[in-house]
Parts: sequence; structure tokens; C-alpha cells
Amino acid sequence: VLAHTAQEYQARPSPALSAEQAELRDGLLDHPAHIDPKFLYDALGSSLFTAITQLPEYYPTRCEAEIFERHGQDIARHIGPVQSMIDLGAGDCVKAERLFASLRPRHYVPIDISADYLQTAVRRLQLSYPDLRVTAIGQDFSQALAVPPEVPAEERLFFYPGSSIGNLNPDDAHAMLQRIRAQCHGGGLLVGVDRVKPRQVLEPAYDDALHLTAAFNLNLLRHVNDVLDADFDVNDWQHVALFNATCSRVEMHLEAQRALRVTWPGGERDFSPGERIHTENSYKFTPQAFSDLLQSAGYRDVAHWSDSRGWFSVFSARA
Ligand code: AVI
Repeated sequence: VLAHTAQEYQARPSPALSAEQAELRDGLLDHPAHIDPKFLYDALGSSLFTAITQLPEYYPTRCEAEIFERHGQDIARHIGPVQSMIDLGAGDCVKAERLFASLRPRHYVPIDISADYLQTAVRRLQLSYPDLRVTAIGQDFSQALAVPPEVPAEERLFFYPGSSIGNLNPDDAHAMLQRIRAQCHGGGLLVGVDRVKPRQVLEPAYDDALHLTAAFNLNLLRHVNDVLDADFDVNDWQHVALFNATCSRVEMHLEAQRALRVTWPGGERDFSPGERIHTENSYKFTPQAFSDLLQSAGYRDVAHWSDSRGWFSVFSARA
């Protein structure tokens, strides 16, 4: 055991933070405070999100499934031959699996930030499709998109379903579309997009009667405690979801229920009662607005299909 004098201890810098910890600290010290929505998806968060997709109020998953069921053949014709299907935010891989019959990919490349969750899904998939080549990648593709060299460059289809692109702000969505295009080499993109609709439909989808979305949002604080060694008490916070019509997005926040202080090694932040941490945006598009976004990112041959209520759209475009 090394002996240190008090001065030696004081002179020591606080422990270096990882990039993830620094990102969390910076967001918590900002006014208003914010936490990136990627922190919603630890193992429990991913399971809670899967449960949310089965709620009656959360329409996007069902609407998108209806589109693939009714228009799958037409969509496959628009896309043309597919060598590899690269699934961005694959989760349980179920959405891609539904398209295997019509798109017939030879190589499936699921990418997800939650590597453990992905591994379980891939093990299940390989039992059902022993001839399909699968390369699973645990990656935060919001920062950089790196497709491994063993995935053939020709006839790549990027699959970005579920309106996950709506969780990016407009500049980041544009940059993400460009990043995908740079990896496409004449291939294509199939992307699911949630549409603008009345507040009465949007807000319950993000604030359901069973409070699963509240649990999903609050679980983010437990994840932050794990990553940053912070001392958030989930009981001090309340889930808030609202449609911001000006920005065309549903916002999720966590609202402090009393005056409190949150601490972590080397830092702290005081919150007053009612003060919020912004945890997620979910942008809603008109078909015209999303088509314009694709074209401004350099895509061509843009086509889209919608569900019977016109609540959700699937876009196909060539890189
Ligand atoms: C993953 N993403 C598209 C979901 C959404 O609808 O924005 C995440 C979600 N947040 C609350 N409920 C679902």
C-alpha cells in the first residue's frame, strides 16, 4: 500500500472520464439539461421498448408491419436484387425477418448499440435460417457507420425501420442519410418514417395507460447511474411526453418532483421542482418533407407506401 500525503491527494487530477461519461456530464450540466436517447437502450430499456411496440397506443410498429404485409412485393420490385441487408438498430431482428421472404438477402448484417440483446436475437435467427450468412455488429452507428469489409459492396440494402431516423435532429438525420449513402455503392435504402398527425393520437403513444413508456424513460436514469456512477433516485422524477407542433416532434422529458441535487464523481447538478431533463425527440414528417430530405441527401428514385390510415410511411430510394 502506498502512503500519500494530503497534498499529494489534492494535487491528483480527478479520474479521466470516458467519452460516454463526458457526454453525460456535459448534458447534465447544460441548461436545460439533456441526455442522449441512446442511453434509453441498456438491456432493460431494449426489453421495455419491445414491450412498448405491443401497446395499443403505440401505432408505429403495427402501421409499418401493415405496409410491409400489403406492399412487400411492390417494395421488393422497387428495390431490385439484394446481396446484403444491413439492419440499422436491429434490436430483436423481427422486422427484417418479415422481409426475408420477399427480399431474399444472402447476407444479413444487424447493427445495434445493445450488443447483448443482439446476440440473443441472432442466435434465434440462425436456428430458423441456417443458410443465411449473418454478421452481427454491436456499434453506436449514430457516430460513425463502419460496414465490415466481408460484406460485399454491391447490392447493399440499408434497412432503417421503425422511424428511428425521427429520433435524430434534422441536421443529424441529413448527415446520417449521407453517411448511409456513402456506404451504399449504388444500392438502396428502405426507411420507415412516422407522419404528422393529431396530438390526440401522438401523445398517448408516448404516454400509455400502462406507464411502460414512463418506465422506459425513467430507466434511463438507472442506466446513467451505472455509466456515470451518479446517484439519481428514479422516485424523484416524472415522465413527461408532449407534441411540440412548431418543431413537428414528440418530446420526452423527465421532470424533477422536488428540489434535489444529483452527484457523480467530480461533479454535481441542482434541479429545482418542475425542472426537466430532455431525453428524446421523435420527429414526425409529411411525405413531402421526408422526400425532400432524401433528395437533399443525394438519393434518387424515391418512392413511398403508407398504411390504410396514412399514419406511417415506408420510403425506398436509390443511393
Ligand atoms: C425507437 N424510436 C423510433 C421510438 C420512437 O417512437 O421515437 C422510441 C420511443 N420512445 C418512446 N416510445 C418509443
